[in-house]
Amino acid sequence: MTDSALRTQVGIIGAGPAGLLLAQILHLHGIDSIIIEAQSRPHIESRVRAGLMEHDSCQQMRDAGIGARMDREGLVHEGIILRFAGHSHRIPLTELTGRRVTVYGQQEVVKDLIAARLATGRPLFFEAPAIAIENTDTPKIHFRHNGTEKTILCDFIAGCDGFHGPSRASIPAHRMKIFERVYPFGWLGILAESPPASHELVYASHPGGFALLSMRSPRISRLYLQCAPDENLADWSDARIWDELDTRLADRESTPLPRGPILQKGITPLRSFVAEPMRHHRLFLLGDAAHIVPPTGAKGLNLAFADVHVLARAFTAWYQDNEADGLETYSATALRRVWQAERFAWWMTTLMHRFDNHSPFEARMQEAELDYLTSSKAGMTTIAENYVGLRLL
Ligand code: RFL
Ligand code: PHB
Repeated sequence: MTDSALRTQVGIIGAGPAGLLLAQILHLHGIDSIIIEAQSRPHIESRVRAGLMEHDSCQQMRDAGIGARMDREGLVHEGIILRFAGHSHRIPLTELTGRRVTVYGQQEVVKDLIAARLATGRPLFFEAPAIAIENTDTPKIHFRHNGTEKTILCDFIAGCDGFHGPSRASIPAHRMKIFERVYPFGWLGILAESPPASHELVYASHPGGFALLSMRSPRISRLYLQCAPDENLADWSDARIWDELDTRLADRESTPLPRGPILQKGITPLRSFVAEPMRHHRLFLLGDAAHIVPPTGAKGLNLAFADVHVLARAFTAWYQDNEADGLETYSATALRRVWQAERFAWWMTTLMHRFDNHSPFEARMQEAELDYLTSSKAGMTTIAENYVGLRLL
């Protein structure tokens, strides 16, 4: 039973980085939206996920009026380390590109965006899952909240509901083309109360598998290990995790990592995925709802932000100038960058991970490519300009 209908210009499904940033930018341009989120506020504010913001993603935060805490607390990085064959090689990102990246946890981005949304007084419903989408000339989103079913009447629907949400699933399969690669490994990630052993992120290719050293603050480390896709977390005691990190992250000079309490652990499968097109009539897909990248290139959150950039501009042109071009070209424009990021994330993944099915020849090719990339300015620039992020279109 529908007990009430709410009316807005853009109905937004999902309060992840994509949905929240879109709502904030639309608000700044005088465009109304309603956001519905399936989970509770504490749940989405504490979900540990991405941590690396590209140069332009930081600028999007500032332009949206929510960059102050990020600029105070975020850790600005001007280089990354690639480690293999026991040696470390620094890629000087800023020297090569003039741009920087910032380590600032996704849950901090989400907290800042939620605070900004609540300050506008416009609706953001938590524990309010979308249950049906009517993608017609008069779009409707049906959702459940506090035990009742409600409806949003809107001009457009923004599907920002992540990989498992109902937006993409509402599109008939024959109207969509799916591109997908599932990798034969996952990442075991931990958040630990221990000072990061390096000031810069370390991406390590090791015969035992890939490892990544990242961080959240001067006291909190974020570390990852390549593992089997169906790895059982229960098999990984804290001591085993630290031992394996020490082995894979070692170089000639390094000492064992400082160990501390592990605050959170989890396993993520790695996949590349794109659904084309990203628009179906009045439903627009953004972020993980439309595409997934393996985390090796640190692109997921940044791609979600790039989609928002393109769609917010299109909505602004539509509502302010009655100009439909941006809406018509949204999918093609967004997909161009999506495929660039997909390529980089796939390439970094292929370059850095151990593949059980690799022949000795392929293993040598991987080593030779790493050697070339880290000893040639052209090679390092290729990594650097993709890592800091291609310019927003
Ligand atoms: P999200 O963040 O998944 O948000 C979608 C939201 O939609 C809600 N939802 C619904 N709401 C209403 N009704 C329904 N029926 C709904 N169904 C779902 C969900 O509850 C959720 O709140 O998607 P969004 O906004 O597109 O953002 C994408 C990013 O979250 C994602 O790409 C990144 O986290 C990926 N990622 C990384 N990206 C980076 O740019 N840099 C990184 O360093 C990085 N590291 C990572 C990552 C992702 C990881 N995991 C766990 C997948 C590291 C990891 C381990
Ligand atoms: C993270 O800090 O969580 C992180 C950083 C870089 C990546 C992936 C994850 O490539």
